[in-house]
Amino acid sequence: MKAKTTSQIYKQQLFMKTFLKTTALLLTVILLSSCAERKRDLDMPNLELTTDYLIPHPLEVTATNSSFPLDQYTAITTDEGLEDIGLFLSEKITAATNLKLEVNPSDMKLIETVISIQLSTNFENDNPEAYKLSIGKNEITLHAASAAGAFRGIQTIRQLIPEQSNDALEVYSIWTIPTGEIFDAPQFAYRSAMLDVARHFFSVEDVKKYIDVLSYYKINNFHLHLSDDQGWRIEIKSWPLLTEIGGQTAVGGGEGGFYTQDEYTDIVNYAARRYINIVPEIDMPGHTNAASLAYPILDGAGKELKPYTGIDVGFSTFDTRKDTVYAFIDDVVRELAALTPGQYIHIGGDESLVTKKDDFIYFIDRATKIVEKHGKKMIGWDEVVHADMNENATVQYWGKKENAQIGAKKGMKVILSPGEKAYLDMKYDEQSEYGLIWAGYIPVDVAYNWSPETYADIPQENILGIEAPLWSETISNIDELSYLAFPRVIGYAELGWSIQESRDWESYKTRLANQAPYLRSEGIKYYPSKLIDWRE
Ligand code: TNX
Repeated sequence: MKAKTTSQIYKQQLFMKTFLKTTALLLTVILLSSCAERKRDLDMPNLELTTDYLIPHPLEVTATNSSFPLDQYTAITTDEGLEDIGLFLSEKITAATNLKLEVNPSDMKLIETVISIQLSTNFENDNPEAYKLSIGKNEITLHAASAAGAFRGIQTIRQLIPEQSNDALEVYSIWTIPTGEIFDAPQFAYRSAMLDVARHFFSVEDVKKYIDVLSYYKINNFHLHLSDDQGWRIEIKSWPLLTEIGGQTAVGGGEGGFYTQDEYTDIVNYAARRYINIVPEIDMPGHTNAASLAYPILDGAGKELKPYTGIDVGFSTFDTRKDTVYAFIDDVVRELAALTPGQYIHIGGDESLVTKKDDFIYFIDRATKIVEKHGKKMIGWDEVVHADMNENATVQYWGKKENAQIGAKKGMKVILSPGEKAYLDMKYDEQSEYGLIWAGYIPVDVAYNWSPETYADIPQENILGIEAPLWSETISNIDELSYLAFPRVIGYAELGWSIQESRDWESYKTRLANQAPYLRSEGIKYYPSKLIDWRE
């Protein structure tokens, strides 16, 4: 055998060295991770499942005092048809923790804990949005009555994920979730927020941002106030001047804007992924200056038509006795109905102060029939109850309790938006930067401390739900919107979802304070009300 050259010996030594180093490293990794695993089993904390972080307050909560580790070894599995809800949850968990959880992975070898999202029909409660969350040490099971219920349930999961991972436990991060059971269902079917995009226009991006945060609090409808004296905001292909002329103005002389039908569809789809239904409103026969400016033939007020950039109400009206007006409404509702998968179209009907009473009633009757002809249900502001209404129509109570009561007597469903309690555009207090005061100041406690169940003295079965309108005379961008909407809209979400027995200001105060990290992480500049001891 030939003697080895120096260079050969050197190479051999180098190889051995590298080999040993790699093996040592590998061994350390194996050792550490097996230690880690053992450690994880032994050291998982006993956590108490409380409602401290949950809004809306769930129906039933039972703690079992251990914890579920959410970490890189967790996967999400779903029943067929719920994959997108799994993906949505995974995306939101990534945003909150940086973990990238696989959804329905083909290989479960490395998976140790599972979030399993399933459809289930055997609930004691037949509410379509009901869900049951069973959190064990290795598995979170979400049983839901429908996809919408599953979507509501994953919001509860998101709210239970702690802000901080428990790094002390592990060589990798674990977010510990307390074990237990939650059974939950909403008290009202309709839980909504409205945005006025007519007084000031809001971009598709701003609207999506608002919708996304609302979905975290289990809101399920979003009402877009698409037309008013100051602007027309939705493209109607058969009447193009509505947006070409009517879309170009806004309060204070701002530049205005409008949604193309594609953009509107984009909003509808974005909301649909969050199981939020869009309710479009064309406000008529008053609040119609922008439409009449575009097509003067519609006008019934008889004054010179000018772009309107002020904030007064009640000066405009359609000509309610002209057939062209109804041909126009037929076209608008037909196009809007085709873009709107939900069952409702809102026809406004408020503050038609220059429309004669008979003309108003005649108009609402005909407009309602047009909505029904296009396969939709009519919603109108509370003045519409004076027309020929029946149980297919819904009244939105904003001003007069008697109107809500008349509507209920006619069999109508009622949406509660009483101005002095539920108006997001009212100032919080004297210091408020934005907002109006015609319905009084609405601080965070006043916004929360009332009962939609009894407020209008109408039978429970007539109450469809609650909506918080945000009129935009004094706001024009997402930060100003956030200032007025947050935190109050979170309270309205709870009033719509949670039963009276589980609502309590002291408990709500703590739970609201605990929303601060989430709101900050979403870039929401909420009004930091002094009534709340906001969490750092
Ligand atoms: C009343 S509420 C209105 C709106 C205003 C709002 C301002 C309702 C149906 N009509 O036109 O924007 O007050 O708070």
